[in-house]
Amino acid sequence: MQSITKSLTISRFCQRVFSNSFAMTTTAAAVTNKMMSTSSSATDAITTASQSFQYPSVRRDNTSDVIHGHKINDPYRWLEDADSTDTKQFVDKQNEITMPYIESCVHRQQIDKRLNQLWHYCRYGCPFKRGDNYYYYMNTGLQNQSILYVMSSLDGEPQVFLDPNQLSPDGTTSLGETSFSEDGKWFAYGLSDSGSDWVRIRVKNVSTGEDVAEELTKIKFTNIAWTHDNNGFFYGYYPDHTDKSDGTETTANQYQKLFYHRLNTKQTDDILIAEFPDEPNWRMTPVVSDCGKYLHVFVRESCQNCLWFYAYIDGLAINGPIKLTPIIEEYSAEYEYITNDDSVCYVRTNKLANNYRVIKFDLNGGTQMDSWTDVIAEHPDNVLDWCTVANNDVLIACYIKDVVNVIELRRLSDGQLLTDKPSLDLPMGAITGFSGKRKQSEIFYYLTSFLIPGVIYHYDFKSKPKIFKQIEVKDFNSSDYETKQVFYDSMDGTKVPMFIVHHKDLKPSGDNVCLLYGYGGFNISIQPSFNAHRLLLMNQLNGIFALANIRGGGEYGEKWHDSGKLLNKQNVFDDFHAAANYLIDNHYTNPRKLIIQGGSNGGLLVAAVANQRPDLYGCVVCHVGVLDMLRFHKFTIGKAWCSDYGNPDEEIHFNNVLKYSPLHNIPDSVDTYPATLILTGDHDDRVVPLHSFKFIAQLQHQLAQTNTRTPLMIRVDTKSGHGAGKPTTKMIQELTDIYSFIINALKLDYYP
Ligand code: X98
Repeated sequence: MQSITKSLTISRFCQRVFSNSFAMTTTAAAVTNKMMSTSSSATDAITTASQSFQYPSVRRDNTSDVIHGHKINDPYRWLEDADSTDTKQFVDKQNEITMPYIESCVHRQQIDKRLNQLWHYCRYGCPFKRGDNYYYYMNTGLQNQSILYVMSSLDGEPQVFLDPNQLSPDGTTSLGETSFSEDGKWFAYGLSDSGSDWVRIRVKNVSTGEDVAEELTKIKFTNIAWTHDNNGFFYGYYPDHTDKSDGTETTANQYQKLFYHRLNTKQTDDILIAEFPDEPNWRMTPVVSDCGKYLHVFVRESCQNCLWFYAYIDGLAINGPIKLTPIIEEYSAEYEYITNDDSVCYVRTNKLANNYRVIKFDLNGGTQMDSWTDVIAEHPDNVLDWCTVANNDVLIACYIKDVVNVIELRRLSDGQLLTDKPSLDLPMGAITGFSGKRKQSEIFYYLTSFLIPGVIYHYDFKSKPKIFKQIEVKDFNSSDYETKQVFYDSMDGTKVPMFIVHHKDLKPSGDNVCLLYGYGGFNISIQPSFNAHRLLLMNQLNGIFALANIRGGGEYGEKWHDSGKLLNKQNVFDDFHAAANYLIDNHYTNPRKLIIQGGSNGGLLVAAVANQRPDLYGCVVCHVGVLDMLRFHKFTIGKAWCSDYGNPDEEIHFNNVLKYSPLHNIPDSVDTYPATLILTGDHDDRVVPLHSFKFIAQLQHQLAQTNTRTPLMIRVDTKSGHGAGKPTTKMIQELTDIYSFIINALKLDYYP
């Protein structure tokens, strides 16, 4: 559903038994001993007749480090070199074990066919107006990438504006950041290949459809901000990056610089605007104000909190570095520019506001906190997720209330609710798309939920909001299913929300297969959304889907995040164990039928909880996980995650991550470890695949002898990255493989 978020103008990096009292935490010393005892240069071929699963023989080296006084063995350090012949052979050998196991599922073809049927429905994004045209993304269902269409009016004849499917035969080139010039005459668009975070920017002339000659490269972690003279744009760039930049390298991303590109010139002639040579990890987000007169530069070092600089650029000839004036000089909160009236800025912030608020201040009148005025005060319970302005002075405030969204219309100047406007009442769900600008007198917003594929609303600020488009999925009747939200007790008594979705005819018998999903980090809220593959889970496997909104996320503001990060990270795992306990105690499932799934930080989650409670889970599906918590900060953008994980170079954080690092906490000799499928992609340069390689090698080494009942496998995809921009064909192939693995491993029935 890449297309639906395209027109969301808000900048976010940015999108799921046993007793409650058990929490296994391994001491650092025990971990160190375990890693020492397994160190050997011998190979460990699994050949005994009693073994059901034969894993590749993988070399173990004597590599070790002494960190803060602990000897840490790292026998698979050699797998960190993605380009070595040995690593390539490792990947081939692992896939040669995994794929035949997956392909042996007798229902594989039926699953593939069913997923193709389920996916075959037309998906639209919110229309948005730029210049004189309307644009929208659309995917007929099975197209690898959504196509961008243009039309001259809302009921006009759409024409293809940009079809990413034409850019690569297998759909692995995807659209990333895009931006129209203020006059709508130019379209700058970022392309990413094979799922990598690296982007190359091209510019299209809207009226001719022709691209300009230049293509900008070495671009990552940036947006595109046009100056209002329509001559060019600001963007972030890594000119000092000397390694290859195709997404298979692991080198740290450092020394991003802010540049200005002038149309129809070479990238080598681009103008350096700002750099921080003493701060290798700072990354910049340029924002040109709604009036076009100011450049705002937000700077981040990690994934939490930012600095803020600005410059007055009206009439400025951009031909060299721009002097930036600081507004926020310490990393203590989040700040997001909403709009401005001359020098008065409206800002969404969580400074002294756990749930966020809107403030305003005058750039010329002192930007210190004592000169801020609250426009929307912090809500006691609901989180102000985003805010934007349309129809000149209408502040649109989107809240998260118990994980679903609520929208309010308020007056920009003082934040008062607009009583003369209708309320934008929504069915229970999440707003995942929005379009509208201050100068425009209409907005579109996209609502989705577990049982709502998508509804696009159109509001013109005159009458009432109307349904503009409803996304229909063939043979899907939402009234056949039910969703409930429960609030269960975690181990320390914290109430945690969880959604449970299943077919109405399902009677919880304690023996249903249940897929529990979670993320638990980085202030990211996992809200209800539609995904066609869950219909296969609910119908063909008679299964249940559960989403636990565990701590570490942003569902209840910064406090919720804080209580699941750094030294509190164990709360995230405890919340997840407690979700599993709830599902088991309430007869939805049992440990043998409980599948846990998570990706990225959620991959860390599911691997950590499997290590801590191998008896509680039947199957682990771990996508692109952060699994080596002692070395995550050394690769690509890993250093930025120290805001959630802490920096392992500091003793207190080293000792903390060592307690749960999946690679270092695999239990010894258990015979009940869950069936495990690790998934990664060769072009994942967000969470580099070496995490998954080292983890599966250690898992097989440690557990193959005792854990004979269940498969411990890895699927390494090619031309595949962290997830964004993944072509439909690959998504369906991956899901077919996951369901085939689950059916085989848990010996499930399939109901065609
Ligand atoms: C990141 O690592 C975010 C990385 N990231 C950025 C910025 N822009 C991005 C644009 C696209 C994709 C990723 C981006 O940091 C950025 C740009 C300018 C200024 C500041 C930031 N994230 C974490 C992640 O992916 C969590 C959420 C975002 N993780 C993977 C955490 C652990 C595993």
